[in-house]
Amino acid sequence: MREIDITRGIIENHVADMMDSLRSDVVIVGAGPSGLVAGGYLAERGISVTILEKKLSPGGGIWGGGMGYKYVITQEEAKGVLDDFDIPSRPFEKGLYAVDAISLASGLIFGAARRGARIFNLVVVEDLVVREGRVQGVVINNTFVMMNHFPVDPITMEARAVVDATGHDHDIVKTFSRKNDVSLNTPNGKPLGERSMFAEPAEDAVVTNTTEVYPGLYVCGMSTAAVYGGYRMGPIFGGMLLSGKKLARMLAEACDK
Ligand code: 48F
Repeated sequence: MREIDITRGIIENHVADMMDSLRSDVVIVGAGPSGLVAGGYLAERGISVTILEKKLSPGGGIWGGGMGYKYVITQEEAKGVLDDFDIPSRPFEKGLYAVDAISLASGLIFGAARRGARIFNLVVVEDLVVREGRVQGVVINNTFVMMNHFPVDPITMEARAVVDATGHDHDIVKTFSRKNDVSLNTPNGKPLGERSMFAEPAEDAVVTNTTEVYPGLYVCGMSTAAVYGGYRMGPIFGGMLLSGKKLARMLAEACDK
């Protein structure tokens, strides 16, 4: 065994995955619950999916449960998603289930990966490729480059659809709206901003507002609240799971056309 064989194995395989991801049907920005669920269901349908995550660990806001207490809550309606991803849950009270946050995060990550979604960590999406009035790809850089503000140019990936699954930050829609003279599919053409906590309507709105916000650009999960003025809901995750599931259905139909 030679050390450079280990190195070659790493580089060749990473580059092969990157080459496969140069052109995807769908690029999902953010590996939180909504992005992972969407990516898993899309990959299961044979759609080529790349998920880009700027942190070291995919999983987004799941890991810490509520204030570091390691359980999250989901509703009956989302139980099917937990079952599809083989994630155990415990009935807690009528219509609600408690889910170990660590099982949820790791189950969704592995569930998406084993269905064929290519997940890259340590990749920041810093901008979009926009051509002829349509979002056509992402502009990416390495997290350490971005953290250190090094003057290193980014590279790109193409996609038929790009998803902002960046959570509260709605980083992609925010940047897109700031940098371009565009009108989003929102009441005033701009992101409306997230509102304070009101769990029940917040959960419904996350699913309702999972949609195409500009040609080729979609929102799911908590970024829908920031873009469409939804409430926050805290550590109840059914809306995130169902938003990812709805997005996968919408994009699968769009890709079939
Ligand atoms: O925030 P996050 O978990 O998104 P989500 O799927 O779920 C929200 C819940 O976790 C929670 C909640 C539920 O009740 O309110 O907040 O909407 O995951 C978003 C992921 O996107 C990554 C970020 O590191 C996180 O893991 N991310 C954010 N901006 C970028 C990014 C970017 N520009 N490039 C790559 N990844």
